[in-house]
Amino acid sequence: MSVEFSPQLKQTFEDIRSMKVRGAGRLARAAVASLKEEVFYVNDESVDKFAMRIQKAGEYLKSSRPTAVSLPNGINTIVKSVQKGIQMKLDLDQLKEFVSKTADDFIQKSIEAQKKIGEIGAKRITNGDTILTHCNSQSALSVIKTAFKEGKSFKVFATETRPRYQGRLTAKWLADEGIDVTLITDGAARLYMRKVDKVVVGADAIAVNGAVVNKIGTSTVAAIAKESRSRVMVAAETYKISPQTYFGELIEIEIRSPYEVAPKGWLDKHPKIKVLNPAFDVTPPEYIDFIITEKGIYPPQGIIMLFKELYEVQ
Ligand code: RI2
Repeated sequence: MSVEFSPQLKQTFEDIRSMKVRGAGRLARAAVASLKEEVFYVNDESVDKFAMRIQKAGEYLKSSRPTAVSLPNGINTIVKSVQKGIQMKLDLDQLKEFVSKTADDFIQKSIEAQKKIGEIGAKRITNGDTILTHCNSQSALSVIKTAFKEGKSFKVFATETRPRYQGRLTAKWLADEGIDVTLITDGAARLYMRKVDKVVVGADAIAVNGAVVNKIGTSTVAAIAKESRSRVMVAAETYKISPQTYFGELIEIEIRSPYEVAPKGWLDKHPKIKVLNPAFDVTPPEYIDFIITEKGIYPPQGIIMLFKELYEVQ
């Protein structure tokens, strides 16, 4: 069955693909909000046609970016709610209301989770700390901002995060809050790491073995932190845990356009130069001290237990 998607769904796909909407938590919420609108886009002839339409819309949105597991996890929550509603024998109108409410709940819980992560993580920030953060993670910033609101005094290094410079956004957000922030190039991280007590980063995906997939450069920062005996804290909602990794699948690393690394005009002049532009890398669990989730703080090796609890795996 071919399905006609609404213009707003196509726009959301494009916004995620182009990174107009970015950040693993935010893009999950955007996709779920878009699916909620899609629910009411068509007067479906039957429950089955509605279910098929939402499933296809979910698959379409999932294909916008491959790495952040929050995206398929958020979408699956909605697609599964359709099946659940059907099992509950809801009629079409009731089913649509049920799915719409599930979407609202997901978005609400996602926002609450980031807040909770901030409250939990802030307990690990102490007066006088120097913190380093990489890229632009709402969850990592929730930890830093909450600690600041609690009256703690600390300094932050924000790495610029090539090639898209999301670190500038982080530096701006922190400066706007009144937090002492210094923007450094990614390559300067080792030079300043000896001053850093704690590294706080987010995650796009967490494997069940506790490895963390986050913005390219995170694993380098973590390795340098280990060398310097600085702590590495990852702030991430539990919907960033990848269930597929339990079944042996690897998390796909998105490779983006070479023109994010060097301008097209310059690359055209030097056709022999190849460019690789991975958006993410994998930090092994042994480089991470702990992962702050809305359910509490876990050592990376404890993520498997959390996963089993969340997904009711024996
Ligand atoms: P929150 C971002 O990915 C960054 O890698 C960031 O660390 C991660 O998502 C988590 O962000 P991108 O969308 O969900 O910028 O904590 O490629 O906001």
